[in-house]
Amino acid sequence: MRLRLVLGDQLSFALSSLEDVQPGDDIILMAEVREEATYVRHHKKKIAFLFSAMRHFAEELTAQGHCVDYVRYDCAENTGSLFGEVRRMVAARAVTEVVVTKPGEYRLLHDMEDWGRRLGIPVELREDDRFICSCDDFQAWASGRKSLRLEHFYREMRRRHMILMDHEQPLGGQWNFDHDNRKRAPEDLEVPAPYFAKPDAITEEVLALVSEHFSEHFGDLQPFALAVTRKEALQALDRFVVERLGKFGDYQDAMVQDEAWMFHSHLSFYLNCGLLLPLECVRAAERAYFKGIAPLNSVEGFIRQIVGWREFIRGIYWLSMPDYAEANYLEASRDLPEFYWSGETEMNCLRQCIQETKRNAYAHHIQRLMVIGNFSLLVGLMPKQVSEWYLSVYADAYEWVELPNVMGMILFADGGLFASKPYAASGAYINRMSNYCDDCCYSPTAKSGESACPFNYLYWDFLAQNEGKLRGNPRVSMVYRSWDKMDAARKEEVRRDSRRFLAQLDTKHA
Ligand code: FAD
Ligand code: DLZ
Ligand code: SF4
Repeated sequence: MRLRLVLGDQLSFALSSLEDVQPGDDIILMAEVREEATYVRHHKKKIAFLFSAMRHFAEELTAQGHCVDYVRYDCAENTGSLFGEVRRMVAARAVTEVVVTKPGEYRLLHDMEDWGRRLGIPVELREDDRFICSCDDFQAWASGRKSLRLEHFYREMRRRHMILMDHEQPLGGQWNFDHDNRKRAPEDLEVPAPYFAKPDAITEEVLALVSEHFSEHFGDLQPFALAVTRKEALQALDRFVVERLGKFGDYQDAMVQDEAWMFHSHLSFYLNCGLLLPLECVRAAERAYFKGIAPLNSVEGFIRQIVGWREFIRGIYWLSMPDYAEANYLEASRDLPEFYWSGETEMNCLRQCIQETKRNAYAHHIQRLMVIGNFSLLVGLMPKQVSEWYLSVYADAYEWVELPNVMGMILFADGGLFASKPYAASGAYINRMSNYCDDCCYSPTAKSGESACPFNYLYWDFLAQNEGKLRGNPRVSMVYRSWDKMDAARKEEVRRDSRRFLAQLDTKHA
């Protein structure tokens, strides 16, 4: 008998470990285990989402005639680890081999590579082929290149999979419509309500379990409205294409007070746990363009996130682990402020983004990148702590996608493996792309003093503090020229304001 282990983020019927499953001969194991639920203190919604989606997936497998052993979190015999559950099953049944699709995190893959020896039976680790680009293909693409840039990879993927192509040429004559995609939201912009799935009896049971066992974890459990089945996830995709995709491009970078969802897809939850596959989302968006439902700037923008960024980021992770997790090029050493967990800060942009994260286990890309990420970079937060925070608080977070975004995209901790410069910005960026500053006690236009937006002086202080490592970067040299032109008194103001702010931050009163 072969044992097929299916992990919480592998909820696809197309999973490689299930390819040749024999309903009569094989057993499928799924387990809710303490180790996976607590290796970081995941947001309560993330645990509820995955446990409910796992239980629904197990039911569907059973309905298809498969023999499924599903171990619930509160089962008395639950050993608390994936290996413990596999070993228990191997001991209880005549298991001759274990088959599993490779996990999305290095720590677990490393562990699994030793399972065969520890169990005394073969453990076959299969490739996770739910991605558009395999790890081998990414490695081949990356090898010998002087720099790894998204744009080159993305074009290659578009060509290879004939996505938005007119023979050899990109549809619309250009690969990238970013210049159309940086609009600030007008005041009367109407944002559609997000997809809302009504919790069923299985979800209600899981919500009670999470409330009992994970009360110490970050985040609000209720209201819970995530899709937990493939059918619901497909409905969410459909709703996105019809109601949001059309404006996705225009407002991709926009942020609006109390509008957590904007025109983003909110599909990362489902893509990352297997309820949706990347190519089906891409083809749905492409069809919307051909049917005239959505314009090219939106469709191309959305497709670039999935075919480009998502695949690229995963490639970078597997190319660079395990050293990547230790990266700290800028030698950042500040502890994470307490308000990252409470949302209690005077800085309205951060308060908004963190409170929405707490409520929804979601923030959209620009909130993660240009508000929370930018702040983390400018004040020099320790990469390991920032990474653990991002991994804990978002319901779409797994290390393969979270880590490169944190290390490479926001903190420049990898020294520029794929980002050509740090994404550092002053308050002017946030003021341009949002209305957060209207409700802030700080002034986005004031440059110095207690009432000035902290981003304004922290930006220059960051550049000054990291001059030795950044001045030589051709994409930052212009900014250093402006710094050089500042008189000594202005530079001293920057230093004084930053020192005051950072001292307050360290005593947790930012
Ligand atoms: P949309 O804006 O609708 O984009 C469509 C899809 O594109 C997303 O669902 C996602 O699958 C993909 N995508 C877009 N940008 C990226 C990116 N930079 N990297 C990988 N995939 C991308 N995404 C995660 O899925 N999990 C994470 O843990 C995660 N952590 C992040 C941490 C930081 C610091 C930053 C800056 C970004 C992070 N992202 C992460 C990427 C991105 O912010 C989210 O994928 C996106 O906000 C999810 O919301 P959405 O589905 O509405 O995305
Ligand atoms: C994230 C997560 C959580 C919270 N719980 C479980 C679980 O109980 N059982 C399980 O199989 N998987 C869980 N997961 C997902 C795993 O952590 C994920 O498979 C690895 O991090 C690899 O991506
Ligand atoms: Fe954020 Fe500065 Fe604007 Fe306040 S003024 S919301 S701190 S960018």
